[in-house]
Amino acid sequence: MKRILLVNPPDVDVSLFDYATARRGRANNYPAYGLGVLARHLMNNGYEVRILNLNHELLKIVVKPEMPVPIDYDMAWQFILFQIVNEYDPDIIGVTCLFSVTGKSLTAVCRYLREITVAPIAIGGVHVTHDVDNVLKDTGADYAFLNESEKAFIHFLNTGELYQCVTPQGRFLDKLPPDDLDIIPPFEIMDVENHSRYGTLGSWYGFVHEKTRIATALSNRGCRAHCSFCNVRSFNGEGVRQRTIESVLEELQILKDRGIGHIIWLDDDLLMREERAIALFDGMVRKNLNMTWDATNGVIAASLRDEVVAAAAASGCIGLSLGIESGNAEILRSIKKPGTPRIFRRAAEVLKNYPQINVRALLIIGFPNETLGQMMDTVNLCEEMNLDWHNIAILQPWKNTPIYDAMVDQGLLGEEEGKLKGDVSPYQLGPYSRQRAIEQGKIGQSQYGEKRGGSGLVDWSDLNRIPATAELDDIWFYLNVRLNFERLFRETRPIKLEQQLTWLRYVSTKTAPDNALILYFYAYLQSVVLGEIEDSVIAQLHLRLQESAYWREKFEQLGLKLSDLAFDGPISGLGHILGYRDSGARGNANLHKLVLPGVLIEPQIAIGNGSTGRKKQATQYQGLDGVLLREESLKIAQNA
Ligand code: B12
Ligand code: SF4
Repeated sequence: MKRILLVNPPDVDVSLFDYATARRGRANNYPAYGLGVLARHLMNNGYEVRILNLNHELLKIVVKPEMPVPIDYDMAWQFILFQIVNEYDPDIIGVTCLFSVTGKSLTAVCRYLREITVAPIAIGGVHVTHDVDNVLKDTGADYAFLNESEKAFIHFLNTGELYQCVTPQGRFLDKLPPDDLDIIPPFEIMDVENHSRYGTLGSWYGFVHEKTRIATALSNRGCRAHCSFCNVRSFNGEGVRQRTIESVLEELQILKDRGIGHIIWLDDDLLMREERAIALFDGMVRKNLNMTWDATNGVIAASLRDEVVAAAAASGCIGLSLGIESGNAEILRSIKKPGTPRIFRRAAEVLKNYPQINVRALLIIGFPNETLGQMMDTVNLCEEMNLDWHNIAILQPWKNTPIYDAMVDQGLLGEEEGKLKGDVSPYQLGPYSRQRAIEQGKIGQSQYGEKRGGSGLVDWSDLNRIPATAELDDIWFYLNVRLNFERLFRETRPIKLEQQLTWLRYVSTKTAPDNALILYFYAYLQSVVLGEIEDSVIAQLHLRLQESAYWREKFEQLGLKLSDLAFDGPISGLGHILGYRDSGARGNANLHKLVLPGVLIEPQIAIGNGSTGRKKQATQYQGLDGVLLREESLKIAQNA
């Protein structure tokens, strides 16, 4: 019998790894689901399999309190890999690579394997498929399997014949697509229940209790749409293929039995065939799974009908991302997004009835020839829709997508993949890591030749202007302040205020404790929801403003002052940046005497209004079991 070792490389290579973030438990740590699918097929065919999730094993070491900071990153994963290869002595090693951002890490792992074993190396996954020749050359692998290749891989192991595969010797491109999707990964060999102990998964990790175990599940493959910037169609092919509901429910039950309390759907198009989605969610209720779930990958707005959202909410949905990308009809058409501003508004109307679901808009700026006015259309639509948060990305043209090819044709792309002519980064960091890199001046020096965005203000005077790519960081900053932070001053719904407090508590302690803007608004929300601001938050904010010229400059631009959180005083600032009229001074908050900083829209909620207000908010909240918000609400109510 052949022994197969399947390896998931560290999420990023040493140059992008952030020790401090990882030690706070905030590095990505997903179960290697794709390898799990492969493993189950292999086991069904009589092979012996081990899965090594190097990212997970590495994070286990990094978060140990006794570990020196920083550890020798490369030596640590090499040691783990060496031990297992030595002990297991596999006949063949399969290495996966989902994201291009993991590409360098894949290369490092394959090259190290070459040094320590003669076992053949096969690679696969989205990144491998989309840049196969370069990846094969860089990694020195023996076989690069393309697309969904579980069947092709097993056929190769059984017969030696190659399908959907490129090797240094040739291309074997005939297809052997999978015919059985009702496959449940062998979670028992994946340590699935422990991933969320060492890192984070999905966008709503801050909303579940920190002891809740989180895992991923897949119910559909592919997507009905064909957005021009997306790799899904070129990887999974046309349309959507669905697992049977019974098989998905069985998978959830297994996860539940392993102690998982929250699920992140891996689907690209979770709501495809709305009646199926409803049947799946109803099945979760019938099975009494009592789990919460979120769809970190965007769902398609057209499917957000009331019956669908009602069933989702009843089955434990606490978070949905909504793929919007742009609020401009022309841009939406040009990128072939399945949605129009009218459809997005309609979805927002439905979602308003389910405030327990925290909804995030996925947005992109920097499409080819996108003007400032078109970006403003996005802002206006989002302000109208009033969703809970906006994940704004700068366009990242991935190889093997229509937008990539079009940008090459238009001369907008440089030689290297994703390198916009001398400007934006090919592989972006998360938004707050990126902001940190800008603050620390690292982006200007990065190996990718990124340019630091200007630190100045955006000139919005000519809305027909197509901004230079170097301006996109500043535009991102403006949009982020306007869509995510400024709107907090207008939020009055207790359940939403508590959700925002929970979210900012999480990002200000785990994701970006160095981000002064987040700290400032976290303090503001504490005052509104809890009636007081923790001294430690003020102290941290004070420290950040003292030590960071970047944040002092940003605060000055926005008219924000630390003193706003402590004294009465005149309001200034934020408004002139955000385009609002100055409504003059306000003050007289009790407790910490919080005065709202320079946003020029009156808050519609009393600040620091004492225990009655707190009790009221707590009892109004109808959360789901296991959701931190609810526990916090009860705690507040009890203390009040
Ligand atoms: C779920 C998902 C996520 C999840 C979690 C992913 C996870 N690690 O579990 C979250 C939401 C966190 C996420 C984040 C991001 N994602 Co994402 N994500 C996906 C999604 C929708 C599904 C992936 C999946 O689990 N598929 C199911 C499993 C079963 O498939 P699989 O892993 O590919 O494995 C199969 C085959 O590839 C093959 N295979 C895999 N390995 C091997 C190895 C061997 C040896 C063999 C033979 C075969 C083989 O066999 C398996 C069975 O068929 C894909 C889209 C897609 N359809 O692939 C995008 C996708 C991978 N994501 C993408 C992007 C861009 C991102 C982000 C950069 C977005 C952002 N701007 O932040 C981040 C990056 C996160 C990071 N590392 O920093 C892009 C990647 C493009 C690229 N070239 O890098 C994709 C393709 C979507 C798109 N828009 O184009 N993502
Ligand atoms: S809707 Fe999402 S998954 Fe589907 S093609 Fe568009 S971006 Fe890709």
